[in-house]
Amino acid sequence: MAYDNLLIDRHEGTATVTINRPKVLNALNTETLDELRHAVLDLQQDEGVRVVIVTGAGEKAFVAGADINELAVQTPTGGRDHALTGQHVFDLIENMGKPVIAAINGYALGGGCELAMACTLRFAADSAKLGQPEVALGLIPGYAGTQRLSRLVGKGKAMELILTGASIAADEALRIGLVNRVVPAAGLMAEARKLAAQLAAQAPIAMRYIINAVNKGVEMPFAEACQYEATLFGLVASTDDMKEGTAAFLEKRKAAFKGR
Ligand code: CO8
Repeated sequence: MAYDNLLIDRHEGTATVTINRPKVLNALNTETLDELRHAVLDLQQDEGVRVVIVTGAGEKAFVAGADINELAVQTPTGGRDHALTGQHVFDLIENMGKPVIAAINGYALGGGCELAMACTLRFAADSAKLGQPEVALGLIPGYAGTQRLSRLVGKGKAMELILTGASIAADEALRIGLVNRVVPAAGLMAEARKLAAQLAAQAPIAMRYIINAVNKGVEMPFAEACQYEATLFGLVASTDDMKEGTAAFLEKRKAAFKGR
C-alpha cells in the first residue's frame, strides 16, 4: 500500500516508520491513523522485519497530538468511535509481537505521547517535550493515555500530568520512567538503530513471548501471570531457536536465530 502520511524504510531487520506531516507537527488525523493500522499489520506479517522504529518527520516533533482540526468538529458518537479506533491501532502496536522503539525527536503531546507509550521502548532526544495537554482543550486523553501513563509512571504522577496538562522535558520523563533513555538529539536515530540491530539479532519468538508475557501478565493476578509465563516458557522450549541458542552457548559461538 502507498502511504500519503507515512514513510516506511526497511533496512536489514529493522523497519522505520516516520509519521510524515511536518507542517502540522505530525498531528495524527484519521487518515494517518488508518495508514498506521495498515503499516503495523503489514510489518507484523513481514518475517524480514524483526524490530520497528517509530519517529516523526522534521526536527521539531515526534507527534504533536491528534489533529485538533478534526477534534474541533467531532460529535459525541464520532468522538467515541475516534477514540476506540485510535485505541485499537495503539493496541496493535503494543501487541505487535516485535519490539517497537519510539524515537521521540521533539514534541510528543497528547496522542503523540500516547503513541510513544504504546511502543515497547522509548528513546527521547534531549530536546523532546512530552505531555498530555488535552485538558487545556476541554478534552481528556482518548487513545488510552489515562491508562498507559498511570501504568508507566504511577497513578499520582499520571494524575498530575494529565490534570495540569503540563509538558515535561526529556530528563524529567526519564526520571519518572516515561522514557527509557535520553540521548543528544543529533544522535537519536543512530542510537535507536543501534538498539534495533541488537534486538534484531535476538530470537524473534522469544522476544514475541517476552512482550506478550509482560503485556498480558501485568493485567493478571500475580499467580495467574506466573502460570501464563510458565506456559510460554514451555512453548518457547519447542523452538529451533531455543536449541540453537543453548547449543551456541555450550559450543562457545554466536547463535544464528531463524525465528523457527
Ligand atoms: N493538530 C493540528 N495542528 C497542529 C497540532 C495538532 N495537534 N499541533 C500543531 N499543529 C499545527 C499548528 O496549528 C501550526 O499550523 P499553522 O502553521 O497552520 O499555524 C503548525 O502545526 C505549527 O505549530 P505551532 O505554530 O503551534 O508551533 P509552535 O512551535 O509555536 O508550538 C506546540 C508547538 C507547543 C507543539 C503547539 O503546536 C501546540 O501546542 N500544539 C498542540 C498540542 C496539543 O494540544 N496536542 C494534543 C491534541 S489533543 C489529543 O492529542 C487527543 C488525543 C486523543 C484523541 C481521542 C479521539 C477523540
